[in-house]
Amino acid sequence: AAAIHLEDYQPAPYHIDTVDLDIHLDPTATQVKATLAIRRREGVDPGTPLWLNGDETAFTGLALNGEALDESAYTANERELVLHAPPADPFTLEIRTWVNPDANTQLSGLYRSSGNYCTQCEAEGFRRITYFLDRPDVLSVYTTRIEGRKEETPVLLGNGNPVESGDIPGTDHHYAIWHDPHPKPSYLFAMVAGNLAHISDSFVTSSGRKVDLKIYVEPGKEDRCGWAMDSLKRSMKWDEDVFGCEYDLDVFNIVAVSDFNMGAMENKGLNIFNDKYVLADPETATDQDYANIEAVIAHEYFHNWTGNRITCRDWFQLCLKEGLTVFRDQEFSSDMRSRAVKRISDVRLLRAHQFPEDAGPLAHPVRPRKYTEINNFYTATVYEKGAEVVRMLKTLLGDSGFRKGMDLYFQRHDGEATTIEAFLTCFSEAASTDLGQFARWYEQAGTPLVTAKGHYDAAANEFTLDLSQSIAPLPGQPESLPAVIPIRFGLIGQNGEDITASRITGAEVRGDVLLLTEAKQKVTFHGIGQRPVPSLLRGFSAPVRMEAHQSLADLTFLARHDSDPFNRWQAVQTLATQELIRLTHEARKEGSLEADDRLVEIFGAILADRDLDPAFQALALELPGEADIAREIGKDVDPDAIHAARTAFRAAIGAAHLAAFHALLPEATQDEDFNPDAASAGKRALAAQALGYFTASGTKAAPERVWHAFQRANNMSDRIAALTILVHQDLPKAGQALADFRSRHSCNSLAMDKWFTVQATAPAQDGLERVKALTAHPLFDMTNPNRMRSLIQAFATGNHVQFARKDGEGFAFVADCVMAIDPRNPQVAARLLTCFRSWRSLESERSKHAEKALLRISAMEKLSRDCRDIVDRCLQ
Ligand code: BAL
Ligand code: ZN
Repeated sequence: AAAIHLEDYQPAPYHIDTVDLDIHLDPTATQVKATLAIRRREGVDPGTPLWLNGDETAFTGLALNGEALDESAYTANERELVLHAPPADPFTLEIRTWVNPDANTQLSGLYRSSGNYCTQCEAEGFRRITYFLDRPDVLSVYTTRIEGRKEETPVLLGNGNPVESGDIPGTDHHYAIWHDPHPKPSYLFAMVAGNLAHISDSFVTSSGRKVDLKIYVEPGKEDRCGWAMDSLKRSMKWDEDVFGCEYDLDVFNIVAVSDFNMGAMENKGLNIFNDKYVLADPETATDQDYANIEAVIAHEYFHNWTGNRITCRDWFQLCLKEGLTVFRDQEFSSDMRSRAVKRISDVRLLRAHQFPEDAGPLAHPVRPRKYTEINNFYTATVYEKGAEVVRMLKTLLGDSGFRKGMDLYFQRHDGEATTIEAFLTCFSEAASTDLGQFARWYEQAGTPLVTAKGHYDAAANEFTLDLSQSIAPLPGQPESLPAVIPIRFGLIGQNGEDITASRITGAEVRGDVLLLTEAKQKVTFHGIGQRPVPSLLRGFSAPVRMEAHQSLADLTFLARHDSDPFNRWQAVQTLATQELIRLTHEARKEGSLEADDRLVEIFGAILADRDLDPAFQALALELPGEADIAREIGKDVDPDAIHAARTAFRAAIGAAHLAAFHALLPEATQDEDFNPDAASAGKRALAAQALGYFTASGTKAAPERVWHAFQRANNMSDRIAALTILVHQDLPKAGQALADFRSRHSCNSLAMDKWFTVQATAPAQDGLERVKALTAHPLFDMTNPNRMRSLIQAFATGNHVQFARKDGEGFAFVADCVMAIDPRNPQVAARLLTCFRSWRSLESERSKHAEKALLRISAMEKLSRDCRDIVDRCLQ
């Protein structure tokens, strides 16, 4: 397929002012009548053909201004409807199409999940319902009439406000009409119909309007919606308080479905969710699930302003809504929970998902310049790096400058489909600053490497920092230009307190942020009376890799004394990473895997520090993951050596601090009533770490204690933590625990997803064979995206040693899965396929096997455009 280029953007030649949809539901033969009020755009030649998108769309009829059209006047096929010579004046087009929801396995357009009708239109699903100018810059007012059998579809939902509903006399049908007064692009259209239960609540907006809130789920699941509703109300209030954004319809509906390609979708007034991000109770949801639900509910709600009222001009601008909205949901979660813990968790995710993307064949700028399949650009770069760029904007402009820019953006662009340039202009105007160089963050791919070398001159009372920035060459980007990198910094004196310089030269400094704007810069801090320990990139003030060349003594000092909690955590991570890389090299040459006592002791200090938040302690105790270590090593990666090194280091930490871990075992928290709040979750996370290290130590008492913890668990976090240790360490009761878990949760899909994931990620010698056997399990279902991801994707992304097995069987298995899924659901297959993206960094035997697997996929007949795009880029 031909690539689409940003530079080729042209506005659509026609406006579609209103869309009236009349949808008659049927499982295999739904009829859709779309009446479009169409107007030629000013300056467009009369008679310019009107070209509407379709995708497997079944045409059944067309009328213009109420009159049937001669067949010579148009072309209609699966991919397009072209009106060859439209009238010069505004006209209406009545298009009839036919949809088979039951046959829609792609889960894009109108489909059924557990018998309920639902839609997913972003990015290009609306064209699978009716022909349309299916692009985000065509904004229309929608009215939707839905008709269905009362028994099959007692609930009928659309975008906007409910207008009318009733029975159809003499039939077993009923209907509902919904009207959305806010012009929107087609990707925000949604409808849902089915047999759904709901919970209700309400919210009074800042200007006193009452909004009815409802969350719809499959019957029997409604008692698991309380946390989502609570999260929604807190999101609505927070957006008013922090961004001045008030909700704008009479109702806000959320529907949770069990078959969904993505996490959730922000359709105007009718959010549709993967039920993973709605349903929670202590018995079946972990603390991470609670936090994710809070974040995703907030994210979709926040899109109402950043995405819906102001949308994207074209799909290249996806980060305009996604990066900004991720930033907003991160800020919300930070305000609801511990800001430091949230920041550390977000940076861990960024490094785990975005950094490898940005360093390999799938690297692209936050705002890409070309794509062949837009569904492949819902990436960690667009979302998470996009959020980091907005965060840097706030760091550079300060709270008030940032808020002024946001206010101007909302005021100037409300009701528009716009661009990154327009967004940045609001900030440069509001804060009277030039953001020309800053815009490179949107234009260049790759993670900048920042190096820093410090030097103290006692005679001159000066501390200098030699800074540099660079981006390694990437496919299509051999060179890059320096970006504006805000480096939040502190200089710490011997007593652990920050020292203030009398003057700083060599860089622009805004408060505690210095701006690295050149490829190389020497920054001098004057009036420094003692050798300081620099703390750089506090709070992870820019999405870069930092090499600060600090000594073990200085990093240990930072780990204990930095006033910035992020950098305290970072110092521990840096030390642990260095040690893990050293041990990995040792493992490869079958050398000693004895860990350095000085590093083992750092973890003792974290455990002993009673002033630390338990959630922070839990994060600081978590060693960099195997994929993190692989990324830092960068080339000739041997996953077995990394695994051996990490296992040995954990064993050493566990053994050295056995008593401290023993004192923290989960028994201490298990008798408390469950509370999903951040403080309680932090205690559970620390207890889980303690249980893990206690077991890693090899102490004889461990297997019994873990089994005990599993049996006594009164919530899913504790239960899954114990189960993971039992299974991953292959402890004697692992089989029994898996059987117990299964009989307890077999009716709950989300809990059973966890059961599959625990086994998929077990680094056992026969891990792959176990995963293959699980694909034949009666509860496994390759066609349900959550279930597939819980086993296959979890294996490919969370079981480094088995996926990248030296015999190549792990790669071959995942390639087979990609090829099996692709014909049914290309989006989900392509996402799974991205797990190959770092294949070139593996040692040669493994990388040859990976290449073979990719070539096999590439040779597949009728490979989808989605998978073709990923496989071609991986192999380029
Ligand atoms: N717009 C797709 C789902 C999300 O990012 O909210
Ligand atoms: Zn989003």
